[in-house]
Amino acid sequence: YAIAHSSTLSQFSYHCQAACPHTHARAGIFHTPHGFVETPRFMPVGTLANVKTVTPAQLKDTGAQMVLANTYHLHLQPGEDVVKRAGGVHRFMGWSQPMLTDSGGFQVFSLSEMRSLSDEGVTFRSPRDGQLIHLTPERSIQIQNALGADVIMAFDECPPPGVGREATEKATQRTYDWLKRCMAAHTRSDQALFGIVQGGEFLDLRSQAVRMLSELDLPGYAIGGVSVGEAPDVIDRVVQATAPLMPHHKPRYLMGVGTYREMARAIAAGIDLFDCVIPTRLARHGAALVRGERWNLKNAKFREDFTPIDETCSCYTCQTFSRAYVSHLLRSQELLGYTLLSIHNITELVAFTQRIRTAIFNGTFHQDFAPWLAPIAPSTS
Ligand code: PRF
Ligand code: ZN
Repeated sequence: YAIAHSSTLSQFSYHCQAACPHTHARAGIFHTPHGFVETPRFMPVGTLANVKTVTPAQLKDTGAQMVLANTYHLHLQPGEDVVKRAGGVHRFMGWSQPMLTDSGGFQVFSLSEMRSLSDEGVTFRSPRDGQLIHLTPERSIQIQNALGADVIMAFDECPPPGVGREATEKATQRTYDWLKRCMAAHTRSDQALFGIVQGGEFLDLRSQAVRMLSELDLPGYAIGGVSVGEAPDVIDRVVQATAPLMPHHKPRYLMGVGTYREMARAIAAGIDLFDCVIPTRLARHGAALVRGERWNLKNAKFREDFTPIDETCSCYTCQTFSRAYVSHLLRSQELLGYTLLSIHNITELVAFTQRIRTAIFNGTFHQDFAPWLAPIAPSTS
């Protein structure tokens, strides 16, 4: 063996395989201890160590390569010690491919009654039993080290939109200070800690955050604080200005984004990974994702429609069942309806990112996805 450079010894690496000559889009491969992820790629969300209504075997067949779980939820139940004793989150849930855990900060802000927020961390009341829980950067990393996902996320502060520059600047600085504490607390070399760029709608705060985080030479970087209720053109402006500045030889992840339009545009800005609850949440509402559209399958017009949801889709649902059958299950609130539609919706969003990946290799992304990339009207608000 040649003497290897330390980054070569790492179990994580990102290689760019093809780049779009007209945009910042790139196709690449991200290696983890549980296998590789071909990017750009959509990751389904498995909040409580399961993607709702879908088994790991079904999930594998959707083309999903990496799945996300949540520190916040798994800490509340069943607790990270149980997951650790089960052999880690992969073994616990029966998924042997790459996994990522989010750090819990964002979920505390959005899901629980917050008690206090300080430089130390956050204190909140457990929605489960009312108990006070203290989460700090150190604690989040400890929990994520116990859960054992391949990628773990820094504990960040995601300010709501419209809080103004001063509050956003403070949250961005705090997120940076917390990242350094996360790095100091992180103990496992078989887990990659990703940093999160905050900065709200302020492009100079975003670029400053990228500069500061890049110096820390982490194995990957995410954009947070986007798609938290702001107008579409604000999302666009932030992602277009921030993603191209992020390190080129590391994976780039846009957190909590998973609509067709936002993904296509973010990929054009150089984003590689996405996650969103959209495919499974829509399925529970009876909505099918079909080639860029949303259809309500409970609509009466599908009652005797014996064609597949999407005749061009290769998923188990479309290969086996008709719109009429899935519509019947959904209208009867049969659990199988949610499973079949979730399988289709996840397959469709993964396939959308896979079609983009193929177009990047072919050099046709800019043309093939032009309708998704067209300029959007700025909001007046
Ligand atoms: N931070 C973390 N997780 C997140 C977000 C964030 O800003 C978002 C925002 N879209 C989704 N999930 N840690
Ligand atoms: Zn399908």
